[in-house]
Amino acid sequence: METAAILGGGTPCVFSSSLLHLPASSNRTACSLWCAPNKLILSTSTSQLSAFRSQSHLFSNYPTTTPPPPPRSKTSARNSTQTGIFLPHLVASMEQVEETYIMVKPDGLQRGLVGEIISRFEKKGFKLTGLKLFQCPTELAEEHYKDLKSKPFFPKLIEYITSGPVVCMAWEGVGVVASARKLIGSTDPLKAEPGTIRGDLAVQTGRNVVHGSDSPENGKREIALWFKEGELCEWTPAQAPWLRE
Ligand code: IDP
Ligand code: MG
Repeated sequence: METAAILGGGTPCVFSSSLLHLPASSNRTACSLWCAPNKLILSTSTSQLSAFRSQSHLFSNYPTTTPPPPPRSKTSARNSTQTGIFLPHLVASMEQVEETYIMVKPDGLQRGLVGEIISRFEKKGFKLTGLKLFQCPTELAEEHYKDLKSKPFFPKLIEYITSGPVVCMAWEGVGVVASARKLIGSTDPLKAEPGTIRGDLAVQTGRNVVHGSDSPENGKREIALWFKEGELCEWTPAQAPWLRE
């Protein structure tokens, strides 16, 4: 039995897939659960869940006259303070779904490693939600690496990142931030394990071919920094049911 607990506006909402009596044939990605203070709203696509007579029998206190909140754009969902959660599998523990900013640095692009690097994240099973080739201006590079401003290598780092186009990517998935860091390997490619991107494809810290966010918070911050409104794409990979039970 799959079970999830969601805290919304201080009101814990606990539910179980077995309570929902989802038919095996139902497309569970068609369901949205929204928790707001004192409210639990289940929004379903009736075409996918036509076996149900109505939404109200699922939860006796479902406010049938209150429409579910309108779909929100990815950006507004990120910025909103309202607690609203979309659950692709209804019961997946969504707290773990993260976003990370991955960037093929100019040396990676010049050396023809873009496909190889993208492929590592694709093969792992993460979801690409943003991708672009981009010439980074100095101010953006400085903002991105602002925590390293006091380091002696900072000027050379900015020169390196702005020396040619980079490939900007947003990836999404459960535990994607830490997992991407593992796939990328240590900052110093000579210390990076074989099998990692840096371990396999680079030799020097100052030419380590790829960037990956170091925390979920920085993942969100960096994606917001490098991508504009409308450049990210919400989609459901066909392979989703083959990646997570
Ligand atoms: P990370 O990329 O593994 O997160 P950070 O310490 O955040 O490593 O450093 C950011 C980037 O700054 C590195 O990927 C590398 O390109 C560059 N860098 C870090 N340390 C050095 C150094 O000692 N010499 C030159 N470049 C460095
Ligand atoms: Mg870093």
